[in-house]
Amino acid sequence: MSLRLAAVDLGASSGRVMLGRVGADVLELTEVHRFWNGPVRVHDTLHWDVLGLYRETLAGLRSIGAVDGIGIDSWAVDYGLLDGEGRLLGNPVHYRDARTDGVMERVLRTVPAEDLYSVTGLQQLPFNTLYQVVAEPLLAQAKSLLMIPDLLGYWLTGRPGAEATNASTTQLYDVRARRWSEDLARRVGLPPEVFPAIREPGDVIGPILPAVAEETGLDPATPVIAVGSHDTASSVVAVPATETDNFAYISSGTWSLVGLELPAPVLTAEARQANFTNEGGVDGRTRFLKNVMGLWILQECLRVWATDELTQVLKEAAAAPAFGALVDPDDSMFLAPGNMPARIDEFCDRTDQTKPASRGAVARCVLESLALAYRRTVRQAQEVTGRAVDVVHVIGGGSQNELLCQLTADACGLPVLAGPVEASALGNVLVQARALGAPLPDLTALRALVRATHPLRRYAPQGKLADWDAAESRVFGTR
Ligand code: ADP
Ligand code: LRH
Repeated sequence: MSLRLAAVDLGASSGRVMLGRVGADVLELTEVHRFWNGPVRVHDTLHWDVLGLYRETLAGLRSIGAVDGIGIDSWAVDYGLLDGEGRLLGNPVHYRDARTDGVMERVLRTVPAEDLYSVTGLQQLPFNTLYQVVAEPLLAQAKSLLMIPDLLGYWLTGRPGAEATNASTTQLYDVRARRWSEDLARRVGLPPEVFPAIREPGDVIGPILPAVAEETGLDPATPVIAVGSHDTASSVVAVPATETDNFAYISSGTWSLVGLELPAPVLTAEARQANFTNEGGVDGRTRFLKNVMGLWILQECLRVWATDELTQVLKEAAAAPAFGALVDPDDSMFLAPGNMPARIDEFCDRTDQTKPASRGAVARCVLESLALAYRRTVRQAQEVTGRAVDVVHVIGGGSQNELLCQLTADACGLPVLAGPVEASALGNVLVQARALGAPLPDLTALRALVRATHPLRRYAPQGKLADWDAAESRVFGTR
């Protein structure tokens, strides 16, 4: 017997509604509906088109047929504000918007970084929800704050709440006590009442509203189920790690989330100084990781080159000479949307490197720079936690990038196991299936099912590690 489940998976570059079939030895995904997602600039502000995302979600649910449950996951940190009647105030702002410029520095003058880290365990990123909310002009009118998947869940069911894995990305969540930090909220001038009650992955949120049932044709008893609603939490559930506990993962999409799964947060000074995050995982695990800027840079290059021919660009990158220009992808100059090839040139000017002279050379520069950043992060994670890494799992859309997977294996000097591509949607349906009674007791069982049903591609490290050592010291020695 298998369950039919709807995964609504909203990535920063595309949203999808997937039909999952899950049973004791069955795990299948079918894409029902895929739609563009990304920043929408209105005058000076970058927004998300949140009503468009809801409309596309409903469109997907309309064509999916009867399901036993619906789960929603999305990118982290962003939110909508509601008034006392539950109406959306304003339009949610994109985390790449400039409204948080300088806010982190301002907050850190009154709340020391050590205090923030000891409570929340979060890496300092300028767009953490905390800094966004401090810059939020509508806060005074708000009665509640809902993270994006919780907002969509509220629209589907009428039931507000805050799913724990995504709450853990706000920098307003106490990572050890596993609840909102009211003390921290007060210290930065936020009314703690705006935060709804926490719910855990696997909790049933409630049935869809009658109007939603009418609009989608679904049974009004269809439950919406909390999953790891942070997309990265769902994707880490689907890391097919069955060979060793000593694995690192790279959840590779718009961002590359690079790190380890740990039983508990690591809140040491070393972890803070290395700027690792301790995000909440499914089943109480800790996602000890760092945000590496990811394929966003390449996405923006394609936009500037006015092409969607990624495969052709990757061919050109494979043919371009190795170890040309290299950049630090985590430099803040690459965060906002814009002309990435021009910014790469600017980085090269600043660091006395020859600028990449062709599309292929630019793409190669991005991919080698990402591979170097992965290597730094995997090494640092091992140093800070004292754990060894024997294999790197690459999951998400970027796991299809053969050149990047090979470069990652080469730079890290470790085997890479690539796949599954739709890791977030798989994690989403697996957690729903378990909540509905599927005989999949723990993460080990969930991962074994992914491994048994999804082919992986193995990349053995090639070339000389010394070449990567030299590349690393060239870029980081010249800044
Ligand atoms: P997100 O969830 O952040 O929207 P995805 O996991 O969907 O991201 O991954 C998107 C990325 O996957 C794209 O930026 C692209 O670089 C990469 N990708 C998608 N399809 C392919 C492909 N066929 N070959 C190589 N890379 C791909
Ligand atoms: C990836 C992701 C990542 C967050 C970022 C905002 O989609 O959720 O884990 O840091 O978006």
